[in-house]
Amino acid sequence: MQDKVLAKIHDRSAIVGVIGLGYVGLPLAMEFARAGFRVIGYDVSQRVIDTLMSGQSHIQDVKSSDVATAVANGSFVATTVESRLGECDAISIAVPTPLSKTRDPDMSFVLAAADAVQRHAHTGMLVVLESTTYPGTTRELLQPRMEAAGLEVGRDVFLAFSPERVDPGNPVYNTHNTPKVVGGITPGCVATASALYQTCIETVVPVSSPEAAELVKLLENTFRAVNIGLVNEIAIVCDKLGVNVWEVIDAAATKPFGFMKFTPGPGIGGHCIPLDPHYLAWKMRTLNYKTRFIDLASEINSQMPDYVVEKVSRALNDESKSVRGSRILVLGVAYKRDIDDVRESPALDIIRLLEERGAHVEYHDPFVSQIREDDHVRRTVDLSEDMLRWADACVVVTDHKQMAWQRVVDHASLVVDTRNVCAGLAPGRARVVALASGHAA
Ligand code: SAJ
Repeated sequence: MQDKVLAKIHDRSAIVGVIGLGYVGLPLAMEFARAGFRVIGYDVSQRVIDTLMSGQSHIQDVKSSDVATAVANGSFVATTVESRLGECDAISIAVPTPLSKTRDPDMSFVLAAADAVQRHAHTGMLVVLESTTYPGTTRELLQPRMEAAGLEVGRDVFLAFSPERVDPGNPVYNTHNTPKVVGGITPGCVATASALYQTCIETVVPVSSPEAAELVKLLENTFRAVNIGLVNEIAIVCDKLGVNVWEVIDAAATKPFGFMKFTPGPGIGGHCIPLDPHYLAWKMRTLNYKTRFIDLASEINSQMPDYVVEKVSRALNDESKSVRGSRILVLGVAYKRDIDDVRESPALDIIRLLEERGAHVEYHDPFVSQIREDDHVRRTVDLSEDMLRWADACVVVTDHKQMAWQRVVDHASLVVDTRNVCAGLAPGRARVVALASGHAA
C-alpha cells in the first residue's frame, strides 16, 4: 500500500486535501497546487470558500492572482462539502488550536476535522495533522479514529504530524523555503508524509514519532516565550537600577556566539507564543509534572501590561495628574510591528486596565482601523497634532515602522515608550519615559 501511495505522490495523480484554509492551510494548498497536484480545500466557512472560488485571497501572504490561477486551471477547488474529502489520497489538517477561557487546550476544531476525516477515510489515505498541539494528540485522537474506520495505521492508511512554521508577513521565509519537520506513527507513515511534503517544500526533516514532531513545535515557541520573559524581567531589573535596558541588550548582542537578542515590551500577543507553551504545560499537568519555566515566563509576560500601566500612572503622577480623568492615546494596538493582527495583543489589556482606572483612552494604529469588543467597536483616531496635544499621555505599545514617531515627540507632552522608538529622535515637546529608565524619568 505504501508503494501505491508513493507512486501517486510521485506522478502527482494523488488528490491532496487541506482542511482549514487560513494563514497555514491556504499557503500550503497553493504550494501543493503549484507542485502539480489537484487540491481540494475544505473549510467550514462559506464566506472563505466563496472568496477563494471567486479568485480572491483572504490571507495576507497569498496573492489573489495565485488563487485565481489555481481555480481557473482546475488545480484548486475550495468547498464546504465534507464528502469531497473522500476523493482525497492525502489530507493535511490545519485548523485552529486556541486555548479555552480556563487556558486549557480547545481541541474542538481538531476533533471536528478528525471526525470528518474518519467519515471519509479509505485505504491508501495519508493524513497529516499540522495544528500546534500537545504531544500525543496524533496518536491519541487521530489513530483511534482511523482504526474505528477499520483501517490499520501503517498498513491501510498513513498518519503523521508536521508542525506549521508559517510566520505571517515574513518577507524572507514562506511555506516553500521553511524546513518542514515530519513525524509518523510508523516508518512507512514518515516515508509517505515526507514524500508528500518533498514535492513542494525545499527541506523535509523526518523525526521518529509524531510526539517528537509535536514537541519540536512546542520547544520552538516555548523557547521564544521563555526568552521574552527573561528580557522582560531584565527590563524590570534595569528599571529598579536606573540602567537603560536597551543599551544593555544591544551591547550583549555584540557577543558573536552563545547569545540571541530578544527585546522587552508591553507583553506578548499573537496566536502562537502566548498559547503554545500552555499546550505543553497542560499535557505535563496530566502527568503530574509542573513545567516551571513555562509557568514563570507566562507569569512575567502576562504581568507586563500591569507594569506598563503602573509606569503611566507614575509618569502622570509626576505631573500631579491622576489616571482617573486623564486622556491617554495608545499608539499601536497590533500584537507586533507592521501587521494588522490584534489577537491576544497586550494593547487590549493596557487599554482595559487604563479605563478601569478611569482614564479616557483612544488609540491610533495605521494597520488596525477598528477593534471589535464585546459590546462596542472602537475605532482608530488620526495621529494629528490636535490628538497629540489632547492627550495627557501617549503610550507607545506597537512599534510600527511607518508611524510618525518624531511628530509624536514634537507635539505630545508625555510619552511612555515601551518599545524604545524614541531613542535617536530629536528632542521635542514631550517628556519621554522609557519602559526601563532609558530616558530621564
Ligand atoms: N516579542 C517581544 N520581544 C521579542 C520578540 C517578540 O516582546 O524579542 C513579542 C511580540 O511583540 C509579540 C509576541 O512577543 O507580541 C510574539 O512575537 P513573535 O516575534 O514570536 O511573533 P509571532 O507570534 O508571530 O510568532 C511567530 C511564530 N511562528 C510560528 O509559530 C510558526 C514564531 O515561532 C516565530 O519565531 C515568530 O513568528 C517570528 O520569528 O517572527
